[in-house]
Amino acid sequence: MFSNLEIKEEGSLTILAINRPAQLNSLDTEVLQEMGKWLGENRDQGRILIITGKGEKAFVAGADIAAMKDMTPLEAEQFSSLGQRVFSLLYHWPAPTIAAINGYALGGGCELSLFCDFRYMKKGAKIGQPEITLGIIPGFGGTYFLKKIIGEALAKDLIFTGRLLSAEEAKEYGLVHMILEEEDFLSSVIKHVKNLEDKSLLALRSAKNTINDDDISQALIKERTLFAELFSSHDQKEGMSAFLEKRKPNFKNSD
Ligand code: DAK
Repeated sequence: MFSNLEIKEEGSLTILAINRPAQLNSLDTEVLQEMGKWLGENRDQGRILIITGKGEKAFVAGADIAAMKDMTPLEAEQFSSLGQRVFSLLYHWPAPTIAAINGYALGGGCELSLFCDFRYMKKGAKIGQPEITLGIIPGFGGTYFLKKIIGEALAKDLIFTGRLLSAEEAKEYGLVHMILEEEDFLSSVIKHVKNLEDKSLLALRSAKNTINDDDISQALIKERTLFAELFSSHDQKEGMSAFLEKRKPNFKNSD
């Protein structure tokens, strides 16, 4: 159904792999349209989502340079707007999202990972925003998110120089959460992500929704409202009862 995506289910996890290994999984209009369609149609299922790239070499090596090269300003604007819509769907995905960075995560690929809640990086992979070397700047939210995640000084360093970080440097900068060995990388990611499987999806969704809110006064109101709403849920009652009864909770994982 999708020529540029491979989608697999693994228990309660969904694994979405970008499947253009010959172009290092770079993002062109067609890939972005397919991602947008899939994310839009499946968001109500609210499954934990792992994003990765097919092949050994790349997570996503950026926006497709060949496709962008001759774009008119109008086409660039349409491309940017499509990319932002897709990345925004990912940011607001109602369950945790994990970037399994299995190789180069450059430019739009780095940005794709920044829109995920967790970044697990394969030893030997590289990450960065080399757009400056192409005479452009990050266009899918990299300036905003890098600054937010690693701070202004390091964000400027990476964006101004375009230099790529090793997994070890990225971890030291707080850009990725964990480095995993090359062998069985995706299986190791899945193993770690399974820690989330027994949590209340409803509570995870509320936590994410609140953390994602940037405006502190709005965020506090939202936090208070969502916190209160959870008290009419089965999961809150079950979670608290289970704690008091010293047993494992049995969450419903639906609204
Ligand atoms: N786009 C298109 N094709 C790419 C590509 C890319 N980003 N990256 C690699 N490829 C293609 C190569 O052209 C090559 O194709 P063939 O020659 O085989 O046909 C194939 O993938 C293998 O790549 P290499 O031969 O180069 O492989 P190497 O191992 O030698 O090098 C590399 C790997 C990842 C270091 C190198 O490929 C590389 O530097 N790639 C480009 C990385 C990059 O610059 N990425 C950032 C792209 S710019 C905006 C919206 C969006 C954006 C900006 C603004 N607005 C609307 C404001 C986003 C921009 C970007 O992401």
